Amino acid sequence: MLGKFFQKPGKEEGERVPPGQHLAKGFPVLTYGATPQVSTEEWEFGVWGLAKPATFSWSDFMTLPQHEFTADFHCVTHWSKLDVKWTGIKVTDFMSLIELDPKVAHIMEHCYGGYTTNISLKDFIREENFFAFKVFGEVLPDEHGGPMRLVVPHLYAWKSAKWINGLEFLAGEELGFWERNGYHRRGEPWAEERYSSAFNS
Ligand SMILES: Nc1nc2c(c(=O)[nH]1)N[C@H]1C(S)=C(S)[C@@H](COP(=O)(O)O)O[C@H]1N2
Ligand SMILES: [Mo]
Repeated sequence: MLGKFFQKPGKEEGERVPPGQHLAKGFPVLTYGATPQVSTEEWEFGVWGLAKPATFSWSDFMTLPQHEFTADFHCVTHWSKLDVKWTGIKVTDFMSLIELDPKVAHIMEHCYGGYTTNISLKDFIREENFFAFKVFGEVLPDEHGGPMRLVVPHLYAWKSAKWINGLEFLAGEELGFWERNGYHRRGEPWAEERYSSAFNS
């Protein structure tokens, strides 16, 4: 049964698949709860907390430079997909629009539908992170987080918030939805940071 959905990684690919992961066939969808349907006209993105509060529209995002990205995608439920092709906007380009309080060290990602996930400022502002609005050349489908999602390639994909609509800037770490439910605060796939240590002890 599993063979229908998973492939054993080949040699070179194998080196790119973190421990405990299998290659997925296709591009699975993993969503907790209902799939929000948000048009680009109604889509709005807010920043608040320890930042100058601001709201950005779809067209505000579209004035930022757009790039093609190729990134591996690792879900904590043991599937990985290599070389996902996205179109999007660099987190660092977006962050140049934001006035941050120097005390900021953590962020809560907020989404349409109420999903949240936490990330440190350091993990967030990496050059390879981006907001994606296309995948494999097509407009990002609702189920993959359209119209806009975050992609953080170096962490498990639960940090890559779909239907993202805001960032809350924090001095101290707070836990998001899966993190409050036993998943790791950081979620680095090469270190297999799957579950919080509180659940391991
Ligand atoms: N808003 C929101 N974002 C989310 C999720 C979710 O349930 N809601 N699931 C996360 C998880 S666990 C994974 S593996 C990826 C899956 O992305 P995909 O459905 O595009 O494959 O989205 C992440 N982002
Ligand atoms: Mo996941």
